[in-house]
Amino acid sequence: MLQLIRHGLNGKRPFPRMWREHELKDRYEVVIIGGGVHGLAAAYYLARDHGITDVAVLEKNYIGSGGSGRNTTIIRSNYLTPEGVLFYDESVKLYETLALELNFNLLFSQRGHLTLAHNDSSVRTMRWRAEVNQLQGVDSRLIWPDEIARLCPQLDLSDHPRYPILAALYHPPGGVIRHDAVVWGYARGADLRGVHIHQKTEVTGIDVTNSRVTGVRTTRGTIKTGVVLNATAGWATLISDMAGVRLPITTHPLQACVSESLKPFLNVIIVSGSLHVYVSQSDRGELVMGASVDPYTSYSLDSTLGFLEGLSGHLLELMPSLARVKILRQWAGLCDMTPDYSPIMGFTPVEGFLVDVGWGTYGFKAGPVSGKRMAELIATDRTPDLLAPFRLSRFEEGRLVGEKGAASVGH
Ligand code: PYC
Repeated sequence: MLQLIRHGLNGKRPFPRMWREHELKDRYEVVIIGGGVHGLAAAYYLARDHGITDVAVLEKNYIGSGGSGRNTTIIRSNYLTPEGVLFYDESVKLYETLALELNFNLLFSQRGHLTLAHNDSSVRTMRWRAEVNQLQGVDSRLIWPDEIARLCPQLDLSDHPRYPILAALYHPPGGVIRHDAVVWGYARGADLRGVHIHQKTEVTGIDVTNSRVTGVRTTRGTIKTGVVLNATAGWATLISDMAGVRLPITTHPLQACVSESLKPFLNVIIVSGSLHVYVSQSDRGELVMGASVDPYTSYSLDSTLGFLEGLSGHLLELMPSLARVKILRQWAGLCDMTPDYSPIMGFTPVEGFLVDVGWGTYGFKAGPVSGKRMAELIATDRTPDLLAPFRLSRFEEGRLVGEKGAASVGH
């Protein structure tokens, strides 16, 4: 600590920069728009797995300033559709070895994830999810109040609440991870392999000639390239519009907050879709909490008192003992919602313009798998099996992947 303060004051850097600054070249083989976990992971795997290092990641703000730094850090694969379960399961597996892979402590804690059911129809949905999960080899099962009480004695399991807890979907591999560290680890890994990360570089246009992408215009100059990946969240439609690709996405704010630090007492993640609340306890002791998406489309990152009031009411139904806990801070992020609540990954009608978008409230947990598989798609020009169900053309083919039933967040 003293060493840090001394070096902070004398301006000398005892540690190498984790990623460097570069002049913007006028040509790159691949340009990735969006310096969040998806864009950085795609750059990292392009370099590591396919030897493609002539890559620029463009970020209009600082890396991780969008959804990657604004989520509630939950990792899980207990989805509803077989396509979703298989996809997120690969992400959980990549997260399990990521700290080793990136040589960076990501504080991944697989402490177990409980989705509560408060009525017969949600018990049915949890049973359905458990069966789909088990068929895909994912550890997930329905449990009843006696086991819920052992895992989380703080919950009010009596029959007094307006929405009594009848059962839960229990997913032991579910966990939380230090989200900033994931971004920094991928950025360092990509930088070490030769990728250029350009912060404060905003995309202002995308050049398309004869339905083929030819370049990207930015606030720092124009880049010629034959491959552009839109890996943005919140701005996915605006960026795709620049290439003339329309996406079936609406953007909603999602708010979250943390409490003051408390002694460790909550060692599972609790989610109630019906009560619109999810909560975990961070390593610093703060309760990390969120509710439903704001019920209007907007690009606003404002925090509201209405959100805090609603969240607190619902949280206290679950854990009345938290009544005197103070809220420390709150923030908002943007969620790009698709009609079926599944993402859109892959090719578009514009040759060379690819998308990794439409993540709704699921984006952060998918960063490693989408980065790895989008890199494979770029390198081989073929859609990996895991990504095929999430192609853009599914909307005109009528082959939706309905994932709303697996949302932790109310919609
Ligand atoms: O899908 O686990 C989830 C989640 C939690 C908060 C936002 N999404």
